[in-house]
Amino acid sequence: MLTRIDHIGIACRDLDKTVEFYRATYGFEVFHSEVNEEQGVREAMLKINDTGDGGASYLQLLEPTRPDSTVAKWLEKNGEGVHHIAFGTADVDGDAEAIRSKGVRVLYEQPRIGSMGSRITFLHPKDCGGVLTELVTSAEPGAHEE
Ligand code: CMX
Ligand code: CO
Repeated sequence: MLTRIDHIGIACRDLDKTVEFYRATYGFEVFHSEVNEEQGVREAMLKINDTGDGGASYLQLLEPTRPDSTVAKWLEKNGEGVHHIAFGTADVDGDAEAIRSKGVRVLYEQPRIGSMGSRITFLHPKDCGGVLTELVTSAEPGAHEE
C-alpha cells in the first residue's frame, strides 16, 4: 500500500547552488547527501516532514554525474524543474507487481538501491499521464549510517 509522498525529485544543474536556494528561501536543510553511480546522480535529500506511517517526505535535489545519465538527458530537453514524484510503501516488491499487473510498465525487474539504502523502482511516465513515478521502501531505521 502506498502511504505517503516519499519525495519529489527536482533536477538541477548545480546541486550546491540549488541547496542554497532551498536553505535561504525556505530554511530547509540537507538531511542527507550521496552519489548514486548506478542512477548517475549526486543528490541531496531535504526532509520536509515526518509522516503518519513512520516515514518522511523529502525533496530530492538531483544533479547528473555524467552526460549519458537519465537526469542529464532530461535537463538537456526540459531545463531544470520537477523530474519525478515518489510514493512510499512498506512493500515496494508487492506494490510494483500489483501495478505491473494493471498494465503499467515497471522499469526494473527487481527494485534497485536508492537514497539512504532504500529500495526503489520506477513506473514509465508514458503509462502515468506524463509523470515519472517512483516507488520507495525505506531502509529499516538505523540500517543506514552516514
Ligand atoms: N517525466 C515525464 N516524462 C518523461 C520523463 C520524466 N522525468 N523522462 C522522459 N520522459 C518522456 C520524454 O519526454 C519522452 O516523451 P516523448 O516521446 O513524448 O518526447 C519519453 O518519456 C521518452 O523519453 P526519453 O527522453 O527518450 O528518455 P528515455 O526513454 O531514455 O528514459 C525513462 C525515460 C523514464 C525510461 C528514464 O528516465 C528512466 O529510466 N528513469 C528512471 C530512473 C531515473 O529517473 N533516475 C534518476 C533519479 C534517481 C532517484 O530518484 O533516486
Ligand atoms: Co527519487
